[in-house]
Amino acid sequence: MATLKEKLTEIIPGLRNDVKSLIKEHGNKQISEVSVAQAYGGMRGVKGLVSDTSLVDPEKGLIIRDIPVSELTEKLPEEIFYLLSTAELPDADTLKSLQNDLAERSEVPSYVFDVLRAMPKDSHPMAMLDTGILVLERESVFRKRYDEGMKRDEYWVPALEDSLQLLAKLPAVAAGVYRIRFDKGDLIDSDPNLDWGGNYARMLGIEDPSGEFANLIKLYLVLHCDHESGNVSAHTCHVVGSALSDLYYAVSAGLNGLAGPLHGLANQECLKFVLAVNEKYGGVPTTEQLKEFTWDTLNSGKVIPGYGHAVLRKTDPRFIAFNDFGKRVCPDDDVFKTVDIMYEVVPPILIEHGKAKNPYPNVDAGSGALLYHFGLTEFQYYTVFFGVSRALGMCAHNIYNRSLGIPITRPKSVGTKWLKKTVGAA
Ligand code: CMX
Repeated sequence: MATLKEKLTEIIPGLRNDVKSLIKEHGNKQISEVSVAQAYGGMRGVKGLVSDTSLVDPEKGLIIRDIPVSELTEKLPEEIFYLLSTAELPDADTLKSLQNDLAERSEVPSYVFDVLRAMPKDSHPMAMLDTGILVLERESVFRKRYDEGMKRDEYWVPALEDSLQLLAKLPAVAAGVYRIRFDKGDLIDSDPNLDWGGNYARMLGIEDPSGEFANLIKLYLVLHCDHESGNVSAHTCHVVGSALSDLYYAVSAGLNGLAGPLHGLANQECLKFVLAVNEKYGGVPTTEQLKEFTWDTLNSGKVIPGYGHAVLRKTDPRFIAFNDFGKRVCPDDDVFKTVDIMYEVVPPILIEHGKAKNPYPNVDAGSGALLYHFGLTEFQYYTVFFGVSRALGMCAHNIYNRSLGIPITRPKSVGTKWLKKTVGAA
């Protein structure tokens, strides 16, 4: 058995040597070019970032440390955090020690909930989550050690400490957001005998006699954990962390990006879409009705939430994992059935519409229907689950970046006049 810290202590010197000699021997070689369209177009396809925790294959989807996410759906989120951070899955003893460590660090200072309670009643749950994380910043060990004068090759140690502290507390903060924002009564204590995701499910207070709600939350936390480093939330977290702003600042900033409707908020938008369909047609729509609704949405200039992706070009395996879960647990649920029919109806329409490069569903298309089935109907909250999960990847990236001494991010900007001159435009 090796604790996460022991394992990282063992592998970081090799990683540093590897990257150092790669840069020394091949540092001047080109790996990408940038076109004018890419400079204006969100840098899509430009290879200018490194992600060793996970990669997204356009055809196969998320690959975590060389393992396709479809092969990891039975794992616990904390096992995935160990995998993201070290490239290995923990053995049973290592997992237990990580779980104990998280449980010991899980108590949330009461000032966090005082701040959340003081927020306006109509605050968005993501604004509350990100505020809760930011308020916790006073606990940062990284910042304290930096103030005292820490050597650069030690940065990863307090980055790991901050990661464990934040991840340990995040389920209780997120569950607190749910209970405070939606008037669910007192906060619910964590149970030290439960795993990380099981505890989060418990603290939400949703009735769960079958245990399937907890299974859904664990699956949710595994599937959303990371998606290489160029997506808005991971990239924002990376950029903020590169200024040596500590992990709390970086994760809170990254999750502010997740709160956008083109990114993590799409899961909320998706359920809104499905419920609007059900309301308009008095339940599960026919194929013809859904076609009509989809075209009306597109013709009014809106996107179909949960469909399309900047990198993926096939159905997201994370959508398939949720769909399989729904087929097993709630095949007759109207909301789930509507999501399932959308999977048949929407892609051919998006192909005919001719704009989206990927007409297939992404992770956000089906997750909300399952939460809704279990009675978690406040869909404004759904992106918070995404955020808690994505923090796993953000923490792993942060530890990695601080262990390699990755410098501050600062790409060069050019002006339209310069571009015109450079490409010979009139
Ligand atoms: N519905 C309608 N139009 C769509 C579309 C969709 N689902 N997906 C893409 N398009 C349109 C784009 O708006 C764009 O239109 P314009 O040329 O008029 O600007 C065109 O198709 C080309 O876009 P693209 O290159 O295929 O997609 P992008 O890489 O620019 O954007 C994404 C990717 C996800 C923002 C986009 O597909 C989208 O808006 N999808 C709906 C929102 C969504 O589900 N987001 C969640 C993604 C996963 C996540 O991050 O959580």
